[in-house]
Amino acid sequence: MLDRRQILAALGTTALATLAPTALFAAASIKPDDASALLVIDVQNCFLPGGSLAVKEGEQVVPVINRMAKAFSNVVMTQDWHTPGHVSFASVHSGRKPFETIDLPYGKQVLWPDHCVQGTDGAALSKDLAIPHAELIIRKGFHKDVDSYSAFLEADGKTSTGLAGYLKGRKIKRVFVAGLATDFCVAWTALDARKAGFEVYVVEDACRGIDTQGSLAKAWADMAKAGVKRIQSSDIAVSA
Ligand code: VGL
Ligand code: ZN
Repeated sequence: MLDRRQILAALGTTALATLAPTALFAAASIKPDDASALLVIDVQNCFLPGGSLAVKEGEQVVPVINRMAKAFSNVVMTQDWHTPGHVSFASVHSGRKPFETIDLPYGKQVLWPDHCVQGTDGAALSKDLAIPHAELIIRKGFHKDVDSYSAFLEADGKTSTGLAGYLKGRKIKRVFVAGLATDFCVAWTALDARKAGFEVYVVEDACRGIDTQGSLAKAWADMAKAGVKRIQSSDIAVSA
């Protein structure tokens, strides 16, 4: 007969042996399937070095995203796509400076340097993105008086971009979000994806943040609370 101590010891060994492959060597445990889509958010010149709203280390997401995209049969990219004189630009509010916050009819709005104006080189996707199989490019923020960080819903909280309908029409259940910037367009997209009923992963090393007024920590806290899963690109299996 085994005594209690021997049983516990045996259980301990079994538990460790069972856990080891996943917990200790967790590399590449997620395999995107046909119901998974990668959302590549705003990898545009304005958010890259030399751009008018450059995100620190923004260029570092590009090779990570290119590699990861190979694992996905469904890829959607987004472009921030503002009118000239867009309401989110500090330049149109007299006496205001970039990174200040103002009240607009739909709520609080951070003011930005002019960026991603429709048809300009700054609004173009990075030439270093190499995702020829991406199936949809969705533009957002094109209404002059409303911003849209989220790829799903404009900042009025009600005007849809149509992305949820597109993804549901394609039978997508899971979205993986990467790009720029973690604390604005990536986070708002991830939160709205949860609200639309998708399983949501944000790939941390495939994103970089702006981090103004505590925005990065707040974004991760809001995402955790909403059930967004925070993963690394190494968690995703990409066959060579
Ligand atoms: C973004 C600020 C203003 C973003 C877009 O892509 O995260 N941030 N517009
Ligand atoms: Zn913008």
